[in-house]
Amino acid sequence: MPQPKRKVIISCAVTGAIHTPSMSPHLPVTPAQIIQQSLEAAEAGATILHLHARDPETGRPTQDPDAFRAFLPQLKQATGAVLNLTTGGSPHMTVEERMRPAAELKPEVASLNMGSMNFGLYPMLGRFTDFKHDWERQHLENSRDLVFKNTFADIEHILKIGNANGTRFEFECYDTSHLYNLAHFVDRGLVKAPFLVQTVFGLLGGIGAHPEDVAHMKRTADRLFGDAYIWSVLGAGRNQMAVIAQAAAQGGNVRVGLEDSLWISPGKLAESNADQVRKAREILSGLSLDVATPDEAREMLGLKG
Ligand code: KMH
Ligand code: ZN
Repeated sequence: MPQPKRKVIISCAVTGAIHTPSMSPHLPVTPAQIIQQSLEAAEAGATILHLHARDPETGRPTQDPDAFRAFLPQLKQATGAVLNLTTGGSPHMTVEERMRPAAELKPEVASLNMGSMNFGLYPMLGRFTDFKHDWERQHLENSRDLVFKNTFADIEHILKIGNANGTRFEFECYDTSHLYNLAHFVDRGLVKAPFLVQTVFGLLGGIGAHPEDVAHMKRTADRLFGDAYIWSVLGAGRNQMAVIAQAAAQGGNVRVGLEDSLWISPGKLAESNADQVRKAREILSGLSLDVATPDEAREMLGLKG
């Protein structure tokens, strides 16, 4: 009997909090830009939109729930894509600040970062030198001495808020220890199957993006979670497409978007998030894989809809 074809969830992380506006004219910053690029990405096949907000004047990341309210209703109205709000915000923010949009706006999905870590943005200082705003240079320079704080108490607090609101999570795991942290919360009954594990590769401070790193994260997650989890990957910067290709070939789901990489090919900036979604689709199609619709993803992940 022919097996039903596996459907792959494409997440698109539209703007994030790592890259700054001077790095690319295509990075969406204002609510209108975030709406336009999100809708184009969904149209191109993105199943889940992972969303951050920015101050429209300076482009600086903000977790003010009103900044999310400036684009969420329009997105809800215009697309069926699953909307996923960050609780990572920017690693420069406090956890209290970071969790406000998810706590107040009760999305279907929110991200949850599974451990504290160094967050090395400063290597970008070598590549990008011309900044329109002072905060951009400081954002990179300060990352030499930056700990992205996600203690067990922080994680538990966000988990309990999400569980009370019917919000499910994109569990961001930047290293094997984060998978073990997640297993701890599964053991305590605070995380229930099926859950989405977003393994993150190639960020300085986390695991690398070598094929062995990808294989090792998958092996470890398989051993810890069996079939209770849905695996997705993202590769930072130049690793983006190689990492998704490897994972897609091994049963994984994929994340792209200008949060994770500004590029579409070596030395060429992506002109939009949709560009990267289209490229991910080409890779999937080359592997004879179909993309999951938002409703299929809701079913796979047990979302409230
Ligand atoms: N920026 C990423 C590598 C979050 O928003 O919670 C992971 C992320 C964090 O998307
Ligand atoms: Zn994010």
